[in-house]
Amino acid sequence: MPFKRFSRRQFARITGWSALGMPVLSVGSGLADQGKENGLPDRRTSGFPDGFLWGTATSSYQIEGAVNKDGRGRSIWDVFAHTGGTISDHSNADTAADHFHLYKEDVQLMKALGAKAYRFSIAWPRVFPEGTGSPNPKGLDFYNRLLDELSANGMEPFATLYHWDLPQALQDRHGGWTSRETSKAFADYAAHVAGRLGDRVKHFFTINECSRLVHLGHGLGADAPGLKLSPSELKQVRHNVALGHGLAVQAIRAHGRAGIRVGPAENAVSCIPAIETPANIRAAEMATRELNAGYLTVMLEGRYTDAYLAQAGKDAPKHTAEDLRIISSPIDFVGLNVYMPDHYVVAADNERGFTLAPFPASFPHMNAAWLRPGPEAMYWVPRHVAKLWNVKSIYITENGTSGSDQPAADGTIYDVDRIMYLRNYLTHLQRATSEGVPVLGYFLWSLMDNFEWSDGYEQRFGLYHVDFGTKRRTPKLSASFYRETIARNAVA
Ligand code: PNW
Repeated sequence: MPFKRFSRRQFARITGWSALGMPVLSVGSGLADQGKENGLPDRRTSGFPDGFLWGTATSSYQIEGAVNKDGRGRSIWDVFAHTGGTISDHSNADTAADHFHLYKEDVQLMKALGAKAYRFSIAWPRVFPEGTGSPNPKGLDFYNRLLDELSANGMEPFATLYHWDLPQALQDRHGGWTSRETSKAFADYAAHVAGRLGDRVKHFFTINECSRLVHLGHGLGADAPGLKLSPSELKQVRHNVALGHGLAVQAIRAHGRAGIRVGPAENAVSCIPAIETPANIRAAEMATRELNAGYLTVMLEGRYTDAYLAQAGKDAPKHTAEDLRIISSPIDFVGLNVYMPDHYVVAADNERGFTLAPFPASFPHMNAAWLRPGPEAMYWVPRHVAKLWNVKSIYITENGTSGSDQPAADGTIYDVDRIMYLRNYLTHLQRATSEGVPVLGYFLWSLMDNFEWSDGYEQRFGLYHVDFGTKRRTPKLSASFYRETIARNAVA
């Protein structure tokens, strides 16, 4: 077994806690008392609401490996990653972090953080290798084992049904999301999973990041299935994906138990008031509604905005009134993946009522060139969503950053860049909850390093470092930061 369970001693060493095995809570409150004595703010009065849910997130293709186990079919990501020139380090996720075999140890990693919830995704091609038809009898075995292990360790499961690993068979037969046959197949798969796992999974996310799978997968061709469609085809894909979400919401309600809760996990286009004036805040709200027209806006309003349809013109997606009713089926919560500001917004006297400020070349970025830190996104995105659509329950379904994560001479990965990023985002999340924005929980991306899509293994997002040769997991300093934050229920 390559995995070595890290000990409390290792945690104590990297946090500098002297007493081995010191209970976490007493460490947390001890520091808070110390803070008071030192004249620092008492974080106990600036913490998160009681019962705030702390968790970590992963997705199936990025960590599981075992792509040929128990009758799993191929996904579009297997095919894409095995196509030359698609992945920057020429890797694939055939074994990834081998979570399929190491899940028990991985549940212990979550537990060591003090996390109480885990967001994972189910691989559709494990369940329906051909996308539709007869389910694979062994298709849910792995998830049954995982759910038992989570339950035995007091971890609440949050399951994502689609985190981009579409069965290749659906791509071959129907052109994947270019056809509404795929939207319907998704609902059948969702019904099957909700029926089988709904006794233990109370929270389902339908689709992870509709916008990224539409744009990167079907517009830019940078993600599977690697298509570069025309504007009209792309808008149809966007509509079919939204339709798939709505059909799945209905299927989960029809086949899951009473009380099952369901919503999307979307990376809303984030619009930040450049300066916090009432006019800019209003402009940022209008921008949020327009720039998410094909995603959250249609899901929550049941219509495409006038500006979206006008701008699309003849390229507008073909749809019926019934489609819009399905897409806007009532949901129980909105999941939001928040990584960065997409736009800083200034109020303007123009038709739209806002200007999107261009990003100056000097704007900083994290290790990944695309990841511009703007921690205030963690305040504004949930606030806009709650305000615009009167949403009462929000989960932050992803937030985190990659880093270079090189071990220091003493072997520790002092990822203080990740800690800086997280501390600032969580401070803005605390601002949101303290003002009554209804965020119920936070899932940090990611529990461990994984296959970062077209960046292969070159971008590491984990709290735990993974040696992809030996599959050994090692906590980074940020794991201690997160553990301390969870223990205090306040930003550490
Ligand atoms: C998410 N952006 O992707 C995905 O849900 C994860 O699977 C992925 O590993 C993680 O974030 C890190 O990339 C995103 O440009 C990619 O704003 C890009 C953006 C947001 C999310």
